[in-house]
Amino acid sequence: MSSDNPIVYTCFCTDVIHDGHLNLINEAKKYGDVVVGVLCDSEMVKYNRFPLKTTKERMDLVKNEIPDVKEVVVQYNIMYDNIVRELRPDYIIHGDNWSEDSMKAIRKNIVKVLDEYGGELIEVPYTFNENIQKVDRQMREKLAMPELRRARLRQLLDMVPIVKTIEVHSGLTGLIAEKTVIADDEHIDQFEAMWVSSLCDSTEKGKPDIELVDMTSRFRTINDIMEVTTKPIIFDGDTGGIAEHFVYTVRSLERMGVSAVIIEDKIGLKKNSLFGTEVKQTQDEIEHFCEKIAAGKNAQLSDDFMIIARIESLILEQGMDDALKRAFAFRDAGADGIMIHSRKKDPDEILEFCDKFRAEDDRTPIVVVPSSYNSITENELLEHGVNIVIYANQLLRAAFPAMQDAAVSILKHHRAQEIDEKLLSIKEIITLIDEL
Ligand code: SPV
Ligand code: MG
Repeated sequence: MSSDNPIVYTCFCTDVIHDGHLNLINEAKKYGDVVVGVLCDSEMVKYNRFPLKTTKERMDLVKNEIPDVKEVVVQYNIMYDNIVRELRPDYIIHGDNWSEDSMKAIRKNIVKVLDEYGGELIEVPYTFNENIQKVDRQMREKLAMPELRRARLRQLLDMVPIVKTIEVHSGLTGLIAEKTVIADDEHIDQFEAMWVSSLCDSTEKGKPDIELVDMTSRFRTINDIMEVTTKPIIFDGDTGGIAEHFVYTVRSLERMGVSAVIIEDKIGLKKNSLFGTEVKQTQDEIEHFCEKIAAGKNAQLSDDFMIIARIESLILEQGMDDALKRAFAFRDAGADGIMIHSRKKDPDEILEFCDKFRAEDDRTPIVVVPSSYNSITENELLEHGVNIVIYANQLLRAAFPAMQDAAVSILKHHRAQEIDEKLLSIKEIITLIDEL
């Protein structure tokens, strides 16, 4: 920038410009030339919510709808260090709404980086009026609507290095997936997607994971989750049933706004994969499973929905070559992604599969479920070409012992006092759910 005026920097993480932003800019102008940073998509997802407009569209929005902005730049990290060291603004201006933990972490980071060279933080009262409330409601509506949320998994695959997916089996666990954010001095992060596990959906109902819980019931679980969340859903479709039924499942899931279904190449009485060869399980013929994938792809109406083929060769000890052969065949039959599963404690066979698959295919998304080989990190998986990591059962496994402990403690002490300190307070539980 050529002028000698002081620089006032602010970062926007919004898809809509409202009075609050205009007020902030009007205040900023009083101090010098205003530079607006637009937070890039991948950081929006970590910090706040899924962007409804691209980074470029959001930059144009600022340029076109806010007069007197000197320059619009991209802010590539939610923490301000890099952009501030580059621009060295005299001031950073921000609303005084620092209530959430993530906002507090950001404020701390801003103050630290400004202190390095004597820059100043200006905090203006956060504007919240009826109009802003209305805009906020419209945004939330867009985030929740099936048409838009269905496409969100495909969009995420282009947006973030690896899609972190957590198991959900109810409205409440959906809220945990939706709202859990961690924030410290360097990072802010959250899950990007949700997995509706057959294991957890069945266990939650006290039933075995053998395709006994029917689709109508599974769809009700999805509906409960969808009502209170906006993140994309990956549905565990078990074997998909017979192709003549699977096509209807695809249509229903698609209409509901689910982003993807994963079906596994087993046939007959399906048992949970983590039993491996301890129980009788039969793998489907390649050709037969390919027909099911193709039928599903043919049935779907939108381009957004994904059918992901899950390969059970390593679970059923059929070897790496069989797993790879199936992966390429399923991809060629139209699968939009491949899930490879293993029940080994170490990740070697999964990584070998990923490397060999990636040597021939650098595009088709790879999905993994590190339940057994749980020492592996997301970065290591990323290095081997994994695109989606699913934490498939941890919320249910966390809840069960906690509930059992409470039951045992009450029985043992003939009163509830001893367990109370481990429980959510009554006040917390009644304010846990947002009211409309
Ligand atoms: C599920 O979560 O239901 C799965 C993954 O299918 S696994 O239990 O590991 O088979
Ligand atoms: Mg399952």
